Amino acid sequence: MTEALIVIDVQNDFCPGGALAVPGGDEIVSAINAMLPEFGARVFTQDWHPADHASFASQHPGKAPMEVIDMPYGPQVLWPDHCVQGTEGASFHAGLSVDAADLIIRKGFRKQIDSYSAFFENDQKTPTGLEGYLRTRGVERLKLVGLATDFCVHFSAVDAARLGFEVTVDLGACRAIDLQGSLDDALTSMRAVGVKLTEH
Ligand code: VGL
Ligand code: ZN
Repeated sequence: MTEALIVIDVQNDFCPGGALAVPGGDEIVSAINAMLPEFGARVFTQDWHPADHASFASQHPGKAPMEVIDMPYGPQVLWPDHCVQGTEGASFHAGLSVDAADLIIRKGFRKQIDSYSAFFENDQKTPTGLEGYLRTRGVERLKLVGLATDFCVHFSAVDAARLGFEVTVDLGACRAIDLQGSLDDALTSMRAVGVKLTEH
């Protein structure tokens, strides 16, 4: 049985100095590099937004980053502009062993819809194609690492568990944004669907 390492959004904008910096976001890079050779499949995700993406507060006059608005698919946190396609902020952290990736999956490229999960966009029905890729490669077990624990890692892990994969999140190789208790909420909802949480 093939186990895949899914490396979520280890991009400059989520690291210190970036537009949506996650505290300690860069600290996980060497641990992830060390894990890569242990896996039969290696998938990296890349948050990849057009400059006028609807998840950006800049697109909503009078709104500030971290405010929540209603989108047709539900509540949406408004973010600072980040991971704009082709920019340095959207590039992977320079220390990450990107050459080890079998597949790089980009998400959040549709202007009107955000995509936290590596499997489905935030409407919870538009697929990214990752499920088919993993199944056709015979992958049944996933380990998730990366940024941010409470957003893209969380939603990817919950979707993967619901799709029937055996999922572990290695919290030692993740870092969180932690907006108003979002980390605790994420840990609770991951546990509730059977995601295993480890520290290394
Ligand atoms: C993410 C907020 C907005 C993430 C992406 O990678 O967790 N968070 N876009
Ligand atoms: Zn984003």
